[in-house]
Order: sequence, then structure tokens, then C-alpha cells
Amino acid sequence: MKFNTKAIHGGQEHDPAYGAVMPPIYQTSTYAQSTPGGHKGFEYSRTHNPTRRALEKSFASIENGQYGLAFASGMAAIDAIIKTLKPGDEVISTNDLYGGTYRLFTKVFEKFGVKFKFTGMGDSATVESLITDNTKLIWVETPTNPMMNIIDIKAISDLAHRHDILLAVDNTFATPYLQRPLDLGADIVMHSATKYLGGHSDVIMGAIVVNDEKLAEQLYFIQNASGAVCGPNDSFLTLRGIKTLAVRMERHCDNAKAVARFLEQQDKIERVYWPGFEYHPNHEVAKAQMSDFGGMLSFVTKGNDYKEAIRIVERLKIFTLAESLGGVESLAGHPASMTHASIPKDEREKSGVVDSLIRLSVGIEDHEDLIADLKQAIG
Ligand code: P1T
Repeated sequence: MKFNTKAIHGGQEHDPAYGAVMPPIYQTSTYAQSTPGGHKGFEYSRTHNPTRRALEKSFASIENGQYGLAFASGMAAIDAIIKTLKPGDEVISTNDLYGGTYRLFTKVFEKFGVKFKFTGMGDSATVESLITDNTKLIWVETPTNPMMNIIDIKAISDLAHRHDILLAVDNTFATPYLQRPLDLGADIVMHSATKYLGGHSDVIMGAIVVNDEKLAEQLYFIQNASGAVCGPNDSFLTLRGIKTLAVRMERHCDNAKAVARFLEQQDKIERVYWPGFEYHPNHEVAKAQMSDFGGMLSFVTKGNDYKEAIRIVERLKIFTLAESLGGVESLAGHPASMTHASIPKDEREKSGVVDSLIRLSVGIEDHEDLIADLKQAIG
């Protein structure tokens, strides 16, 4: 099956009870048993739920993987992945990544003895120099949030596997429509499904997909044991979102392209970070591993003018100033004070997250209106 067909039908069966085409919302915490252990495959909804099961199969199908897991949030999915490690284990992670991921790594898991090393991953040799006998996982976010760096998944996966290390890829920004990390050699792919997979800014949801059975068993065990599962309503909404992922992504990509080209020509804008520009340092990698450049971009004002950046985001009318991304509506964010505020200023600035940086999640409105909005805000 090709992608669009999988997004609509992947892992889905008509409901056996009444033939409902959409999976019913099984709003139940528990399931009747005829005798202890005599049940129809479902015992308790932390462990399994038919609506969540349908979503998990869909996640696996669109990422070309064997096993899918749904969580209460993207952070809960990341939490479950790191819980497969033990004290003393080391993780090498991209240094430019969602602030909440950095916070979970450094403020929660370091307390339990897992060590994290953050680095740019433009060059495999730099990553290799950080590998020790204790390195168990490489964590890649690509495109990175918010600097839009692109990491070569195949190159990092070859490196990881030469050293018997697992590679996890946060595929939130690209979505499986544009990039499929498991096909490029990653062992684990995860999502904040809150974003493009859900697509309508109405659910908080996390996803993991893997191919290895043992790794899947470990993750299912943690999912049930720790219990950060999503409910059936949110599972239903995310499934509904996934069905239109392809058409939405095409439009997000086209609109972001138009917006990036507009911003690039503005005198008051110093630099636009969008991997579709030929001069973007990782443009060739982006072209090779993604089928288009996505709906996200960032930019800085001329002279790194913080006040000017704040003035712009305050004046926007169609773009809403808000955290999050990936919904049909356009959002603007100020990473330094919003999504990446949990990263210390000096760390954050090392990867380019300066105080004048603005991040846009370009929605699927008419791009002429989006550009007019930016024009009036920039002035
Ligand atoms: O918000 P949640 O569903 O828990 O997902 C966390 C997360 C993980 N990975 C990436 C790349 C993300 O961007 C996020 C969440 N990001 C935002 C809320 C944001 O505005 O960047």
C-alpha cells in the first residue's frame, strides 16, 4: 500500500459489532470476563483499549514499522523510551531540540543516573568522538526545533549500528509523509502527535513505532507499567487527523515555501531558517531524506533586535502567538521565552536560539493572507 492509502486504511478494520467504518470510541476502563482470564483480548484500558489499538496500528502503518504505541503526550513517549535505559547508560542527543525534551533529559533522568551529551550532529565524526562503552542511545530530532537543522539519519544510523547503539528519531516536524526514519535505519521513531498527526490543535498525544519485537515488548511493558496512556476520545481524534495528513502536509509545505521566500526579501529580517533554501547548510541532506521541506521555519530580526521581534509577534493577526505547531491554523512563537525557556540562555544561544528568533508554524490558510499579515506586522 502507498502512503495515502495507508493513512486512511492502515491497520484499520471495520468494527466487528456493527460494521462502523470509523473505530468506535470505546469509553470504558474495563471489560467483562466470563471466568477469570476469560475475555476477548481486553482486560483493562491502561493495558489495551480498542480505539487506542486502532490508532497504534495506524501509527505503525504510516511509519512503515511493525509495532505502534500511543501515549498521553509526546513527552510521555520520550519518557518511555528513556526508561528502557538504566543508571550509568549514556545518551548522545542533538543540542538543538524541543526545550521540554532537554528538560526531561537533564532535570528528570540525570537524577536517575542516565547521562546526556548534547552536540550538533552535522558531522558524524563529532558524534563518534562522544561514544563510550556506556553509550546506549543516540537521540536525533530532525528538522530540529526551532533552528531547522537537518540531520542525516542514514549516516547517524550507520554510525550507531557500528557501535551497537540504538538510534531514536523525533519525527514530529517532518511527519511520516515527508520522512520515514525506520526506512533510513533508525530503530525507534517517535512523535508529538499533538502536532501534524493530530493536525487540528485539539489533542495532546504521543507516538512510538519500532520494528524490533524485543524492543516493542519492553516499550509495551513500560507503557502499561508507568501508565502514561491516551484516552479513547483523543485516540479517535488523532486517527481522524491522520486520514488527512497527506493533503494537509502538501499545503503546509507550499505555504511555508511562499512565506520563507517572502521573509527572505524583507530588509528588517536578518536570516530565515528553512531547509528548502539552496544555501541552507543541510539542504542536500534535506532533499535526500525528505520529500519536501515541511511547514516550519524560523527567522531573526535585523541586528538581533529583541524588541522588534516582540513587536512583530504582538502585531500578528492571522498568526496566533501560541506554543505548539502543526495545526491547520498558523502559529507564531518566541522560542527563547516560550518553548525553549527551560534551556539555559547560554546553552540555547550556542545553537542559535537567540532572543530575536521567531518560529512560525505555517498553517493551511491562503498564503496571500499569511504574507499580508506578516507584512503588516513587520511594517
Ligand atoms: O507537547 P507534547 O505532545 O508532549 O510533545 C513534546 C514534543 C516533542 N518533540 C518535539 C519536536 C516537539 O516539538 C514537542 C512539543 N513542542 C511544542 C509544544 C512546541 O511548541 O515546540
